[in-house]
Amino acid sequence: MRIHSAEVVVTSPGRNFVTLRITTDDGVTGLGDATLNGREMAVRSYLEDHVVPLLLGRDASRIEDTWQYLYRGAYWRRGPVTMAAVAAVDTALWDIKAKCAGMPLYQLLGGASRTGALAYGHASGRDVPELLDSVRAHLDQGFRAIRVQTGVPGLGTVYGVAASDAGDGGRYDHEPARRRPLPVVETWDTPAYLRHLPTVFEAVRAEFGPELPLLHDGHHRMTPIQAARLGKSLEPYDLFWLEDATPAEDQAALRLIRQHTTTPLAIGEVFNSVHDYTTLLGERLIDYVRSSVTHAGGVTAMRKLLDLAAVYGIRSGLHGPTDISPVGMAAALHLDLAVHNFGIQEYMPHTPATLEVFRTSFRFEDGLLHPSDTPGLGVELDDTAARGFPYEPAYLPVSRLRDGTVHDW
Ligand code: GCO
Ligand code: MG
Repeated sequence: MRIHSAEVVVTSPGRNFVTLRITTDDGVTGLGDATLNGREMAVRSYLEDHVVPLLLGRDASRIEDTWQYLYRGAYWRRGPVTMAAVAAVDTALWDIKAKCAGMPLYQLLGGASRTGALAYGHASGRDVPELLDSVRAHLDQGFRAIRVQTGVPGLGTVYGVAASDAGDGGRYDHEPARRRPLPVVETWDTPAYLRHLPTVFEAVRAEFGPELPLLHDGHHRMTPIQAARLGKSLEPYDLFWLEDATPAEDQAALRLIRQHTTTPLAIGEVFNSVHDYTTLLGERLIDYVRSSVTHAGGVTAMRKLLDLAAVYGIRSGLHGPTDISPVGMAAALHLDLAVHNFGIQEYMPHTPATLEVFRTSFRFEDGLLHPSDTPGLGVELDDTAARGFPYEPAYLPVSRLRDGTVHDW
């Protein structure tokens, strides 16, 4: 079974998605997600100009060999653009292999280890009352674990808080790559955030009790000592995890945080390789691996990463915001179901427009996600619908401190 063609589809049903479709000479198709939020066209070019020509005529069944060929063969390895492109090829080939086997992908990964993957939803509010309403709404939708993000007094737009002007009833879907010619600039103040956040968790625990798993994303904004202090001040509220407390590229920073707090730590959504994790895993500096199939080299690479994490008792918490397409989400769900060291899955439902383009079969029931038993990944792309949503440039925001200094967003 040879690869007959491979095409890149860029579509923008509310936000941009880059998808690779590989077709074999006997007409089997596979999809892979290559979306890199705010840098979409770089991956498209990498695929179209440098990867697709290498794929034509290759044996579609040789997934590992193709992964190594694209990774080692490029000489210039790793990095988000390269790894998103490799991920898309890898995921599409797994989709094809599973379709040919007549099985859902999770069966090829060893079969189900659980009945479904615990998902966490995104509650947010500009202030605490709005946040409490949002937590309630998520519980009503069936979520059994909730991420909590709020505005900070004195600051305007803050990461993770559903924009009031989203025009979609306050949903968080369009966060955060806005369709503008230039990135939006947001003002940030870490001391104000550190003072405010414990009061937010105090209010949420007072309202919803001790059992509900609560998560929080620091989005790379603290120094190690600030993160250590936050972890300590949140200990009474028993978080499921504190995510991305410090900029992720500094693995050693996690040592300092770990020495000071027992709040569980999650990191890795901006990582793209197992090599980004070696210190973190080997020294047990984190509790959850946050990468996505989309950005970390596909199903093949993610499986190896999670198997290495398992050696150290570290669990998965795969990245799943709406900038991971339904194809990337489905791939994550097959892994979630199969691996022993599953922890939790991020789940921000896609918009109806996105689901018109991507016909999914995965389901969310009683707080758990299931990839479905459709052979392959269980997602198909509707080309006609995709053509109705042409690409529009969009950028993630940029943060500046009150004095104008550029900060991590
Ligand atoms: C998360 C992430 C996202 C990122 C987004 C950037 O935890 O879901 O932090 O919200 O900001 O993926 O493109
Ligand atoms: Mg995050």
